Amino acid sequence: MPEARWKTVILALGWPLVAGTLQGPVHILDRNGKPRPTLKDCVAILEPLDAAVKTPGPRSLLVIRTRDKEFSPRVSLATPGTEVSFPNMDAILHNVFSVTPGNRFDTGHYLPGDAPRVKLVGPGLVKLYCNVHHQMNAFVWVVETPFAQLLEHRQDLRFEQVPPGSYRLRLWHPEAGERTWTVKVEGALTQGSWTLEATLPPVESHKNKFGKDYPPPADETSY
Ligand SMILES: [Cu+2]
Repeated sequence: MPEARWKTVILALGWPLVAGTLQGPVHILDRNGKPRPTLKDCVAILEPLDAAVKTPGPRSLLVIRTRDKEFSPRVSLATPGTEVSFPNMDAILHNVFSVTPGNRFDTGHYLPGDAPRVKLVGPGLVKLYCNVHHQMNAFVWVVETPFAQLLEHRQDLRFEQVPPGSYRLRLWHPEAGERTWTVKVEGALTQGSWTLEATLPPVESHKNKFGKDYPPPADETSY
């Protein structure tokens, strides 16, 4: 039977065509054009445009600690319905709030050893801040695709078992923002090469949870 007719038969029966792999190097260039040594905090998300991909359910509990006045990890992945816990490992008060539409919350001040929880609802990038410390920021990407990864200490992205079709590839980094590409996955291996430019400050200027400027730090020993 000619190949085209086989394809017609497979489509008519609803069998998935052979899944493939999308792979290739990712570069993050600093302001001076120098590539960063790692892809730490870089997120790659592959969203189907016309491919048949099942939406994942809530992930298991995500834990974001506050330690040395930093959120750790700084960048995480979640799906709608995922719960997040914020254990306070410092000896001072912290707070976590988000004013991101679809995922607004405020834990209130919480004590050393406390671990307030929130549930993430809508998809997209959620920006987390501490109402006490302006310099603290963290990010959670809430995704509706099984194809999402933190690139961390790798040099490339690699998605396996990807059903054939068109996708939106989103690459994001806190200091580069987001860039998107349309990619077509077909055959066993689809390759590409993608670059982000890190031109943003590590902590973007933002207001506190009341929409006001942060007051100057007062008593650094207790807060
Ligand atoms: Cu804090």
